Amino acid sequence: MPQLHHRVCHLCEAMCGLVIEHENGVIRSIRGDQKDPLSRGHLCPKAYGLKDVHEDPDRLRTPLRRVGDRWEPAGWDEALDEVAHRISTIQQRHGASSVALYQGNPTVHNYSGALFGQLFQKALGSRNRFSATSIDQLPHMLAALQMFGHQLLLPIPDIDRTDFFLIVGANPLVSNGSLMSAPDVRHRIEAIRARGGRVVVIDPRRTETAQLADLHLPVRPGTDALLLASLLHVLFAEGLARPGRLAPFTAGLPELQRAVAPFSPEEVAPHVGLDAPRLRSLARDIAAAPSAALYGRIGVSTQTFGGLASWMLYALSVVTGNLDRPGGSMFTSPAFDIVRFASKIGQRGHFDKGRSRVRKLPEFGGEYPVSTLAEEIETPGQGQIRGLVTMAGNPVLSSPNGRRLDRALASLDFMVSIDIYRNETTRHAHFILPTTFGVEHDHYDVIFHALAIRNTARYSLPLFSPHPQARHDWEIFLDLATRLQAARGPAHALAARAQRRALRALSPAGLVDLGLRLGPYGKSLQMSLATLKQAPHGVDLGPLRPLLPGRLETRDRKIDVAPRLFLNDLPRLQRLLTEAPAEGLTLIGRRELRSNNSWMHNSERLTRGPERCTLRMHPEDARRRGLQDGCRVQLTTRVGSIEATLELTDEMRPGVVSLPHGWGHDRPGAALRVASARPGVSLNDVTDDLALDPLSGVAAFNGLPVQIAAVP
Ligand SMILES: Nc1nc2c(c(=O)[nH]1)N[C@H]1C(S)=C(S)[C@@H](COP(=O)(O)OP(=O)(O)OC[C@H]3O[C@@H](n4cnc5c(=O)[nH]c(N)nc54)[C@H](O)[C@@H]3O)O[C@H]1N2
Ligand SMILES: Nc1nc2c(c(=O)[nH]1)N[C@H]1C(S)=C(S)[C@@H](COP(=O)(O)OP(=O)(O)OC[C@H]3O[C@@H](n4cnc5c(=O)[nH]c(N)nc54)[C@H](O)[C@@H]3O)O[C@H]1N2
Ligand code: SF4
Ligand SMILES: [Mo]
Repeated sequence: MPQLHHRVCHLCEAMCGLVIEHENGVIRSIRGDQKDPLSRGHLCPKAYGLKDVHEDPDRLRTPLRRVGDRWEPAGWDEALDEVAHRISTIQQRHGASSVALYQGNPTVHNYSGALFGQLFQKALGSRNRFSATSIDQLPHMLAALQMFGHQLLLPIPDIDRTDFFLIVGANPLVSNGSLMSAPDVRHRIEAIRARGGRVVVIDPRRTETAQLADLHLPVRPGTDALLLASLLHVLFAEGLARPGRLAPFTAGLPELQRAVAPFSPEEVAPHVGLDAPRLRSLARDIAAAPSAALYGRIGVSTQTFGGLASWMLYALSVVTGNLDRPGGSMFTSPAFDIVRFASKIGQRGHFDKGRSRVRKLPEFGGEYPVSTLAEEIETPGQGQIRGLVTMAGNPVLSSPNGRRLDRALASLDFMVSIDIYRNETTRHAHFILPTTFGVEHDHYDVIFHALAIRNTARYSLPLFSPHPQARHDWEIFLDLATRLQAARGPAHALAARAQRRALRALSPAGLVDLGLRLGPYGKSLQMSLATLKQAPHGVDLGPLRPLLPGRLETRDRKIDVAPRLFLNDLPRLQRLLTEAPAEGLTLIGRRELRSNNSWMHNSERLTRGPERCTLRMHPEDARRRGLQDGCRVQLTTRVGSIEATLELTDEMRPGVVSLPHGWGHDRPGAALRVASARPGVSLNDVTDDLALDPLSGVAAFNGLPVQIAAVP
C-alpha cells in the first residue's frame, strides 16, 4: 500500500511543502502540499532531486580513504580516528590555524549539521575559516550589521502586500528567491500587478523575472551602486525623502544626503547605461508608491561595489519610509528566533577584527574571503594552511579561479571532506566521510524561516531510516570534535566525552524544541516540537509585522542609515564617474531552474534536454565578431580560457555575456557518471580571485572583462 509522507524540500530557500508518496522504501511521486501555509502547493522540478540524489548509485555510503589515485572503503571508527589524528598532528606542529575549514551552501539547509558544525569549528580552533558567504550574501549581512546591529537582521520584501516591487540583480523566477523565501514567486509577482501594483527589474539580462515585470532596466554590470546612489540623490534633491515613523530612530540622514550629492542621474547615466530621465522617474515612482519593497540579490552583492549597493538598497527603504512597513521590507518573527538567540549570547556579527595573512583581506563573522584560500595554501611561511576540512562545499567549481584552488588542494598535507559525493573538490581529500541525505533525516529551517516573506513554522520527520552504514552530518561533527578535544590531553578527553553524551541525549531535535519553546510563540502559542509534529502541513504565524525600533540591535537602538564604513568607500565609487566606461565584453552569471549550484547534475531527470551550460550573447555582438549561433567560442580572462557553445539571444544587454556556474564535471578522480557525460565548463575557471569588492571581500563574479573569439 502506498503511503504519504509530508515534508519540506530543503534544496533551496523556498521551503516548499511536499507530499511524498512512497511504497516499500521507494519514493513513487512527489507533489506540492496544497495545505502548506507558505508554499500553497508549489514545487519546482528540483523537488525530484530528493528522490534522485537519495537513490543515486554514485552517492557515497561508506567512508573512503584515498591511497594515491585509488579509493578504498574504511570503517567509521578507523576513519574518524585517523582524520582526527592527522588534523591534530598538523595543528601540533604548525599551530591551530594551519588546518582550515570550508563550509558550503547546503550547511545552511541542514539545521543539525549547521548547529553541530559550530561545535566542530570550535574544537578545530582555527582562524582560517571560509564559507560560501564570501561568494554570496556577505554584503547584505554586512549592511544589516552596520545599519541594524545584527548580521542576520535582514529586511525581507513583503511581496504579498507591496504596491511596488523593485528587483535588482535577482532572478527569483528561476532561483525561487534568496534572502526572501517565497515559493511560487511567479504567482506572487503576478498578483502584485493584478492588484494594480508595479514590478521593475534591474538586470543586464531580460530574465524570466524581467519578462513578468512592467519595466526592465538593462543596467551595465557592476554599476548598480551608481544607479542606487542616483535614486537617493533624486529623493533628497526633490524633497521626496520621507522616512515617516522611522525618523525618530534613524541616525545619519543629513550625512547620507551629503554623501549622495555628487551622484545625480545626469552624472551617472552614461556609466550605468540608462537614461537620466528614466532614473529620475524611477526614484519618483518609488517615492509615490503607497508601499515599495526594494530587493537585491546575487547580481548586486557579488560585484566590485557589492557592499555599497547592498547598503544603498536598505538605505532607500529607510529614506522612503518603506522599512518595517507592510508592503515594504520587513523583519521576520520566526518561531526559532535565531537573531535573538545569537544576540543573547553576544553574537551579533563582526567585521574587520582581523586580516588574512597573505592579502590582508578583512574577516567577516570570523571568516576570510574564500578568494584568498588558494594563496593561503600556496604561500609558504608562518601561518600557511597545510590541512583542510570541507563540509558540504565544492569550492573548486564555486569559487573564483577554481583551477588555482584545484591545484592548491592537491598540494595539501591532509584534506578531509564531509560530503555525499566524490566530486571536483572532494577528489583531493585523503578521506571522504559521507553523510545521510534529505529524506533520511529530520528537518527544520532554522535559517530560512527567519528570511521568509511570511511567518510560518514547519518540522519534517525522517521518511526513511538511514542506510546502516550512514551517519548524519551532526554525528560526524560531534565525533570529530570529541576526538580533537581529547587529543589535547586526558582532562580534555573526559570533558569532551561528557559533552558528547549530553549532546547526543539532547539530540538536534531537542535543540529545536528548546529554540521553539524559548522563541516568541513559546508561551503565547505553546510552540514546541510536539506542536509542530501535530501540524504536518506547518503552522501559519501570519504576515510580517512592524517590529521597529524594538527589533534593532544597534547600541543606540537606532538605524544607522549612513555607516562610516560605507561613506568611506564612496570616493572609490566617485572615481568611477571620472573613468570612461570600459569597451569590450563583460561576463555575468546565470542560474538554471533544473540546476542547483554544482551538485545536482548527476540526476538524469534534471539534466536531460538541451545543453544548459551555454554562453549567451546579444546577436549584434556576435555579428561584429563574426560568430554564429551554436558555434564553439573561447572565453579568456586574466585567469585563463574555457570553451563553450554560443547561444544568441536579444535578452542580453549588448556588451554583456552570461554563463551559468557549477559545471565542469570532466576532472579525473571525480565519480559522477551522469554529470561527467555532459560536463559543461566551469565559469569559475575564468572568474578572477583578485576581482573582489575591496570593502567587504566578497567575490566580484559579475562584470568581469572577457574576450570572446571563435575556437580556431
Ligand atoms: N561564478 C559564480 N560562482 C558562484 C555563484 C555565482 O553566482 N557565480 N554563486 C555562489 C553561491 S551563491 C554559492 S551559495 C556557492 C555554492 O558553493 P558551494 O557551497 O561551495 O558549492 P555547492 O555547489 O553548493 O556544493 C555543495 C556540496 O555539498 C554537498 N552536499 C549536498 N548536500 C549535502 C549534505 O546534506 N551534507 C553534506 N555533508 N554535503 C552535502 C554536495 O555534494 C556538494 O559537494 O557558489 C557560488 N559560486
Ligand atoms: N534553480 C536554482 N535555484 C537556485 C540556485 C541554483 O543554482 N539554481 N542557487 C541558490 C543560491 S545558492 C542562491 S545564492 C540564489 C541566488 O538567487 P538569485 O540572486 O535570484 O540568482 P540569479 O539567478 O543568479 O540572479 C542574479 C541576477 O543578477 C543579474 N546580474 C548579474 N550581474 C548584475 C549586475 O551587475 N547588476 C544587476 N543589477 N544584475 C546583475 C543576473 O543576470 C541574474 O539575473 O539562488 C538559489 N536558488
Ligand atoms: S522551489 Fe526550492 S524548495 Fe521548492 S521544490 Fe524547488 S528546490 Fe525545493
Ligand atoms: Mo548562494
